[in-house]
Amino acid sequence: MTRFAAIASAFAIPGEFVSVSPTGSGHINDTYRIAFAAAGQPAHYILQRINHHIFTDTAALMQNIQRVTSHLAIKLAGEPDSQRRTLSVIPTRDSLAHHVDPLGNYWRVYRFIENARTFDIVASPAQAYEAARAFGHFQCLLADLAAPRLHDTIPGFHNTPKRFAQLQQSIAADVANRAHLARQEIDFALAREAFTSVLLDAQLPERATHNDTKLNNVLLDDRTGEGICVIDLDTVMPGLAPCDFGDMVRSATSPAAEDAQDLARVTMEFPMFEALARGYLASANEFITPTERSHLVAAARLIALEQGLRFLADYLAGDPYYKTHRPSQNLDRCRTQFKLVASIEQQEDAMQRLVESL
Ligand code: ADP
Ligand code: GN1
Ligand code: MG
Repeated sequence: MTRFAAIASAFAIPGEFVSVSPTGSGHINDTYRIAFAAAGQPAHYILQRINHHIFTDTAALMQNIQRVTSHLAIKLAGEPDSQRRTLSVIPTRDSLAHHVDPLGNYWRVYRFIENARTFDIVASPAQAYEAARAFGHFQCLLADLAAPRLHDTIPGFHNTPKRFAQLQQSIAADVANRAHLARQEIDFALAREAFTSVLLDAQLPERATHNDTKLNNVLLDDRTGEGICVIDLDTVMPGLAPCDFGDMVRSATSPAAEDAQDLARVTMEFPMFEALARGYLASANEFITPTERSHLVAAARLIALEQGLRFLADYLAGDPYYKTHRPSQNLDRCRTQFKLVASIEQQEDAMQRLVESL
């Protein structure tokens, strides 16, 4: 039996293992599409190796995901195509949420959602609208999640002042001897320290939020383009609603890749922003407060800045966190984020006026 067949056989999947292929472009976990055949019928599943260096409490992580997906399944039960509207965990044959292999790797399996796909780069305002509507709907469905509070799978995840302090430590330590290659980016970051606390200072309500709402974490239906299912639930935990909106703006308004080396194409395109704001508010209007709404634009600027700080800190530390395929990739990623911050700063007033008009 191959390694993947052995791992997959730990899960309560009917039939015989057929094949495995890597999928997705996430920076943290390893994701595979696997095929099984039961009674001659092929069926697909998602097999994921959880990065347990980053998600150190795997039991708490999976408990969050099970609570959230069960809640969503109940709330979506009456809808057409309801099985495709939420992730569902396939347990192990021992009824556990994840499996630890003999090498100490952590694995989980989800039902595969067919006829839908994710996009790394936004293709149209219609797509931005659908993605944002889906993420807003996700927050809305979680608004009545019963107590207790979800676990913090990564404490301080969107605590930007803490991310800023971590960057300062990376600059001071300069363990990879790269600080001299990133002088401009370091200066750009340091000049924005005062802004990093804008959301923490605003006394926003804590909610169950997604916290990683980049465009490629929502599946869009192949036929209709509808934002059908929010995925990548590792960071679903207590958070601030505007952070989720901010990460959509960061990841779905620029026509360039997150690691583009040609910065000329990196801009915050206003029509994409407008579509995101309309899509998000179409679902979030049901629950967001005026203070949350008035902080959506600040959150866009903040989350792009925070992501740049994180990529820069990782670059300076020698790339321990994000997967990289070339030595300066994290610096390239940082540069696109800071270019986006600058673009948002130029358009902030118009963005704010638009949100107020909706
Ligand atoms: P990562 O944490 O590495 O970003 P994701 O959970 O986002 O991993 O999954 C990576 C990719 O795998 C997604 O972008 C999507 O294309 C695909 N994918 C994940 N889960 C499913 C699913 N249940 N059905 C279909 N495709 C999926
Ligand atoms: C990581 O797992 P993935 O690729 O969806 C990261 C996010 C970043 C994103 C930047 C757990 O997300 O916080 O915004 O990369 N996830 C974690 O692309 O750190
Ligand atoms: Mg992902």
